[in-house]
Amino acid sequence: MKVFVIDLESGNLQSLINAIKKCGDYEVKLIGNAEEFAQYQSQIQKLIFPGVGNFAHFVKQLHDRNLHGPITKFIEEGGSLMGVCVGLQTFFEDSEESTDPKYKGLGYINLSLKKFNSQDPIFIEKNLRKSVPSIGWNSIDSIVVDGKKIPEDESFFGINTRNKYYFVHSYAGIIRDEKNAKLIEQKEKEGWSFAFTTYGSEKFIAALSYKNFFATQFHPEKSGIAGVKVLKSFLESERFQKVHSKDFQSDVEVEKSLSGLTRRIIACLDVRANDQGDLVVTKGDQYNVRDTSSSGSNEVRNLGKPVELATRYYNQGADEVTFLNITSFRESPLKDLPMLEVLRRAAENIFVPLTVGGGIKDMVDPETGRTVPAVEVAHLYFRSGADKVSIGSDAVTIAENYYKNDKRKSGNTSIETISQTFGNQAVVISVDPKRKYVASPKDTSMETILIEEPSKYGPNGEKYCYYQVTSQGGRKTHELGALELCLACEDLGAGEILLNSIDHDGSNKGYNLELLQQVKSRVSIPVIASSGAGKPEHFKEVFDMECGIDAALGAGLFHREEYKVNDIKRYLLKEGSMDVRLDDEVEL
Ligand code: 1PR
Repeated sequence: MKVFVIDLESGNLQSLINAIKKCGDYEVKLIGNAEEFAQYQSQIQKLIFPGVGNFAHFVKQLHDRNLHGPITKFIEEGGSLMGVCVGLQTFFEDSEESTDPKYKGLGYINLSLKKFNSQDPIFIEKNLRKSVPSIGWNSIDSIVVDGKKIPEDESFFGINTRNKYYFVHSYAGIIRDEKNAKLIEQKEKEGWSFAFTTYGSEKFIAALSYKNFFATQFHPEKSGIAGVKVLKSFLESERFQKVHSKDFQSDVEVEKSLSGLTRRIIACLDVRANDQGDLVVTKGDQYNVRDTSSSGSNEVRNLGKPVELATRYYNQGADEVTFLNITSFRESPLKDLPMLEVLRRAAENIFVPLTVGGGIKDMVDPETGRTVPAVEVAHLYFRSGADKVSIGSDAVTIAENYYKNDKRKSGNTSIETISQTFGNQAVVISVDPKRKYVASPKDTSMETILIEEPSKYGPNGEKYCYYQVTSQGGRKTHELGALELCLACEDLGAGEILLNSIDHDGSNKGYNLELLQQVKSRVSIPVIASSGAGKPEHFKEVFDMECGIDAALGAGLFHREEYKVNDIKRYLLKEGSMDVRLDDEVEL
């Protein structure tokens, strides 16, 4: 059977295509404009309408390609359509994200999409801020069909209240007041079905369905096998199913995080070509990836093949996989086809988010001499299966210019252009800082940290420090603090921070809590803790921090096969009563 997918070039369609293929023997056809729609119209039995990123950009694309009319007509004639993420959002009236009245939604639900409130009262009470965008795995609180909640052991289009699904968005159909609640009740009476969930204290629509159309705010193609099941149920028109997966968390009391998201564990692969020219996963100590031990060969450590390792970690329960091309500053990633190939192959069997970093910036194509904007470079990666790009060295240059220009935005940096086109959730900033001691806060214009324990003072008894950022894999040091870099990038539109620490990298001594605390308590975007994880206790320690770290990344401990990803999750669940995603028993 053929499955038709609307292609508005808004992000990673490759993963959706792969997930559809995982469901069965399907052929996928992309529809990019009204002419193609007309050409295939008579054949369309199942139409998928996916979207990521900015609402206005998405709706504009819909209008520019004259697809607005044919899609509405298809729905009205009873066609079977599934919306995903911004695809769901277009069913609403409009969005706070777009102030331009030209770019409105299809208007089936008379509700405006609102931005999540980072000043959520339950966070403010604890002196915290809720991360926006919401990035991570959430469960479904309730599913209402025909005006009634369906039982826990039943699923609706494959969605149930036991599994977790991957959400990534800043805006949602939030039910903020009585008026919104009444409107939804009215819709339920008219025959609409809804799945609801909450982010912090904000209840929102996680999925909806009416007659022949169905849509999810979460990404089924990125929600592991639980998500692929949702796609399969749509493709097979199976509205109800019994849930067979064993709820093996049921005997453990779980404390949900304030946001409601699970503790997210990311496996990271530092990738580079070794001396023989093969692309390998490597791992350094404080960023030195050559084996310089007394018995060492001085060669780049080779820990395995990128796709194999990524697939292994996905099967072990990784909630996300990150690939960092650690030497791409030396060459153009336009020539870096093996990395694109790594992503393409990884995305075939990995149904959780993939991030790629290394060399994302404006660059000159060595073959044509043309300047290729960073947004095009990012697009190449998205089309190969990446969900987010991570920007390291270029972020440092951008932040330096931002401060030089009195925090004015130029509008044309990689951070701004990629986030405007693909949404800020698609832009991760990778920070590579090193501790720098100072005797007094007056000795620097950066914000300093007072070191509490005398045993941790600097070599000359310095009681203060800040974290100085580096670029080019730690080779170049800049007069800029990690906090200052993160604040600048957040203001410019970055959606997440991957906070490494060169002092802790590869040390197995635990995360750099001091640095994480400093940054996380000052930004509103999610922060991923990275560098130093050596055992499950370190993950618990970082998630126990009051500032509310959003995700924790590990590399060496997984590569050395000391722990599997799910070992960490089971530890967090058992020893910390922390909510984690453990769906290795879900079957398609
Ligand atoms: O600057 O945009 O080209 O991006 C280059 C990217 O490559 C940056 O994200 C930078 O962090 C990364 N990178 C560059 N050189 C190295 C290196 O190791 N020589 N890797 C490197 C950084 C840090 C983490 C690591 C954690 C966890 N790797 O990703 O995986 O520290 O390790 P652990 O759990 O074993 O302690 P650009």
